[in-house]
Amino acid sequence: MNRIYNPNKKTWKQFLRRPTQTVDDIEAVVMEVFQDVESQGDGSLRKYTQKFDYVTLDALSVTDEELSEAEKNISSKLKEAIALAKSNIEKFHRAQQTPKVEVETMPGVHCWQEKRPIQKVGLYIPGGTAPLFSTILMLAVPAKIAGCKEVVLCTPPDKNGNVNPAILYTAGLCGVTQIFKVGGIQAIAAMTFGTESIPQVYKIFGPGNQYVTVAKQLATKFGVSIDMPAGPSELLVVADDTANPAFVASDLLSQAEHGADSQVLLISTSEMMINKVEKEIEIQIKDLPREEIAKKAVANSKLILVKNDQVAVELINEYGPEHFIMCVENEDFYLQNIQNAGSVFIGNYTPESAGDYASGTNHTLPTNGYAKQYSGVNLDSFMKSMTYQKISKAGMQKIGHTIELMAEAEGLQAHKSAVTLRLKELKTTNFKS
Ligand code: HSO
Ligand code: ZN
Repeated sequence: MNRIYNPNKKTWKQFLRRPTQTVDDIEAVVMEVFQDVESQGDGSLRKYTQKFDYVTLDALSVTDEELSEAEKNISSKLKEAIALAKSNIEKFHRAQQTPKVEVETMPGVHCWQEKRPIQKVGLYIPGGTAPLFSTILMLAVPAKIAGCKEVVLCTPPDKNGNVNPAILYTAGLCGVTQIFKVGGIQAIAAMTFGTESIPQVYKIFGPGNQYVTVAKQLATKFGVSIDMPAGPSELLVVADDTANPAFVASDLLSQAEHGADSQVLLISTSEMMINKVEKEIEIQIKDLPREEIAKKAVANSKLILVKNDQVAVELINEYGPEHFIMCVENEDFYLQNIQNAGSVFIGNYTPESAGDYASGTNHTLPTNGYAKQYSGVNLDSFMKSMTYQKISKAGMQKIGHTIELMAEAEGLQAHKSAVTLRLKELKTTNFKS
């Protein structure tokens, strides 16, 4: 693991830089698939499913029989766990509902703001080595609370044309409206343009590989919005001598096992803690079924020694981690000073896994330093705000002249007339406020 001791501030940006991903060659493929799906619809989806997932599908939609079959394959213990996680995620996201904001900005001028659900949303759940059914809870639960009408889910089939039963079970449980066995670029294209089977949506959510990430970005050029720009998962832990090195190591490894490109960082004011955590990583990594993946991520990870908490927090804010765990004596200092992080985990008994699965917070979070300007997925991600106003006759008499003056100064005569006509009418009808 790379050790960096008391780095000079001038070098921070450089060593905190995430490895750049080359997207140029990917973009051409993505564009081609988009054009094909747009013009050929379902036929194109079948063609790419054959090419990329090695299976020939008749029906793209998951049937009710498949859903009930999946349910039989999930143990009652796992069902209980999913139910508990779902309930906590519901509680936390339901509490994010806000009342309408209503203000009479001046007498007779009523303005208010209300939220409305995005009516059609698309969720993408990757296939691959880890079936992330927990991500369905993180996306479908808030979508339902928000009141989204259509919640479409796309996920790639395996070589036999099946989808992991835990994914199907969770999607059914969360009230996903339609599930499709389509993955990768073609799934994003399908939800962008709509095909005979797959409806077009207004916003696409969910993680994916580089191809999916580039495809989501391209979707935005066609008027579909996305949850956030994505990159490999990240964890930064700050630990002092009050931390438990075995716990810290397990957290770093839990992020490292996501992918060879995962980013894990440890910052500490104690060299002894750094040594202990590194030893623990070496011990624990050997027992992981995903050791090979974790090893690659750990090889890129960084152990950073800093002089004091102040330097540590500045560095963390510069990096803007997706997940930030603090195992330190002076929690208050970090809580007051942390500015850029997707989700914060506090104390020795708050592993990232808790937020990944079951505590209630959302695990779809900004990576790649986007925690500086993006929020993680939350209830508002599935809604939009609309503003309303109603102006009374008295209100128009109060505000009218201001509007006329401003419209005239901008040289927009019709804008001014819209007010002048009304003011004149109010005068002739001899309206008194
Ligand atoms: N840590 C991942 C989420 C996840 N972990 C899903 C386990 N399953 C990205 O935040
Ligand atoms: Zn995770």
